[in-house]
Amino acid sequence: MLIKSFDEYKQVYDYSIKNPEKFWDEIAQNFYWRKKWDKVLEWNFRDPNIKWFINGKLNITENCLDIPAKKHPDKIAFYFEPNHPDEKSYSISYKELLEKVCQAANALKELGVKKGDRVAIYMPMIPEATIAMLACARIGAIHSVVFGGFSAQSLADRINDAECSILITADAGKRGNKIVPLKQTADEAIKSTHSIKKVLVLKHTGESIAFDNQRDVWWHEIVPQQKTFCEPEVMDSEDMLFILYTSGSTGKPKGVVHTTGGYMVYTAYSFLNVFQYEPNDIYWCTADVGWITGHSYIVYGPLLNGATSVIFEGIPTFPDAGRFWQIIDKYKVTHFYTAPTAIRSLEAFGTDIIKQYKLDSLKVLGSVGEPINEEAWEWYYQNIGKGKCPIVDTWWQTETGGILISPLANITPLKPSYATLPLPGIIPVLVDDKGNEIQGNNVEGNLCIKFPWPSIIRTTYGNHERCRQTYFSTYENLYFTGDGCKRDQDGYYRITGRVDDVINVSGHRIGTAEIEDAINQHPDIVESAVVGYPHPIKGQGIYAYVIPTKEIKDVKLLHKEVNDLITKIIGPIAKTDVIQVVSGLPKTRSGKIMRRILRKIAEGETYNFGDTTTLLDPSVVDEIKQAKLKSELR
Ligand code: 7RM
Repeated sequence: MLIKSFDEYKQVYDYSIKNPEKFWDEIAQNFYWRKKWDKVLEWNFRDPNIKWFINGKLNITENCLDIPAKKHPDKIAFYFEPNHPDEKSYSISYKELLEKVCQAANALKELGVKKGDRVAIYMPMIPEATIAMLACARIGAIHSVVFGGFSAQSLADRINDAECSILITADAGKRGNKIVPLKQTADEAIKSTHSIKKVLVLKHTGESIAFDNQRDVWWHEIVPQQKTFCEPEVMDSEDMLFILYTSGSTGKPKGVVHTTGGYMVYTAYSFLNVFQYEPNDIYWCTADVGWITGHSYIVYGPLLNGATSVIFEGIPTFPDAGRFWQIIDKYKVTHFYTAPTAIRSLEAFGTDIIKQYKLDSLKVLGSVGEPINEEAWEWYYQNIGKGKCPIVDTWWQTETGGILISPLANITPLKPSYATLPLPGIIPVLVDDKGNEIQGNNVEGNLCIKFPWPSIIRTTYGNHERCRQTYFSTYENLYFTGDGCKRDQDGYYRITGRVDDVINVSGHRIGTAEIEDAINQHPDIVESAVVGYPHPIKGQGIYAYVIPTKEIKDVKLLHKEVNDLITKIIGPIAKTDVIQVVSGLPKTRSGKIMRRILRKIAEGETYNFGDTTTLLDPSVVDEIKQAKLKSELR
């Protein structure tokens, strides 16, 4: 499976494109299947209908746990590093992890969970979050992890959409000097749901919480006494493994569905090759399991390779901005995978703090979640990697399940801010707005993928048409990513950012429509329009234009109220950075807001707004611009 040189990459890539089925057939042979597949692939992007490893039977947790536990029972699967360095850290071996997952799986069975049931997981970044996910997979239940920073309403929406019968949560989580009241938020959420029968609660911080004896069950009262083995449920390759909600341009977040066989093969293969992971390496991905990066490259990808990983509950700046570097030294981390926003925020603390640490265990650095600007790339390369660790700038999405465009560490020649080249089996194409493929190099367009890969999205939960519409209808016979992209003279890819109404704030995807819906619930606001603008640390900041019902005397107060409302409805990650009160929005005659213009104003453009002839009332543009300039002069 492991590619060892750039020449080999080119050969393998070529082979994978010419014989995709043969290529993936050979890769899939490296795993343990209860029954091999009859056929590698059936697909069309029209419906869409995509099936990999047809009629293959397996349980992904046997590959993640039983196989490595047999090969090296005492090898560490996870090092847990708590929020504060003075709290207790510990490690879990593969044998222990298998046993813990089996106990949790048996507990879920006791609570009535069956194959195909949906289980919501709302947990801090602690090993039990991973154990809960794997316990679901063990018994064929479908996990739906909801990021612990989301609000009660966001949690309720996700529980309702998938009709989850069980919620797994903790009393609370810790993030820096903040306590995240997970159980309290969960209780609030459950009030507006109907499907939850039981809530499994882990005691983590010891916070006092409300407890419903009929509905709530303590983890420590049901899990540890279970048998340490649980017979894995035999799943079909195309049985659902998990649902993960993600934001798009319109409506509520969609439940992206990934299935078992293809997801396993692709996450394992991409992890091994991108990171060039070797058996004694220590890998650390700083993401949260609430995002796809956590699913694919904290849980499944590393475990499928028998890797040793660090799980960290805290934040980069607590108790001080040296926390990441201290953890790297403590565990002798060889592979460090984080987001550009974290890099930029730590850069702001200067290099003196870094000099207190050795960082000499590092071999490979990774970046994910948003475009990494050249300046941040150089800073990361020089100050963290000391000029000797390659940076793998990994481009991918919740919908792709795994990394599609990225350098292979120490193999692909790097170029700052370029995700470089596609992984084997991936055929990226750039298309113009009419859907014509743009050939050749030194070009720019909308990024699409031409051929399926094993971990491609299968459907959006409960609404297949929405999946077709969103990803497969913009351009015929292509998967549309929503990203803009350049291909340079060497055929290298550079992602330029979203071309749709999705904002990427600190690597988190948020739909402008979701934020507008929340803002519009404010009693003094009639209408709003939200756009992203360049932000030095977050990548993009959130700029909201609002039309009030009455004269606003205190804009600062309104801003605070709007952000409190957004926090309540979505979560703090969607708070606006700037709010501007306006009397009208630039709309076309058909009533569509011209966000392009609002984006330009938010960016500080004062002159060139492009074609404004289709606007119903072009004077609003000048008014908004003048008001912005005036407020900046104040
Ligand atoms: C993994 C993840 C997906 C969106 C995607 C892009 C952006 C992610 C990169 C990137 C430039 C990268 N999944 N994105 N990685 N842009 N370079 N290396 O983030 O579903 O949450 O977001 O993130 O816009 O479409 S996600």
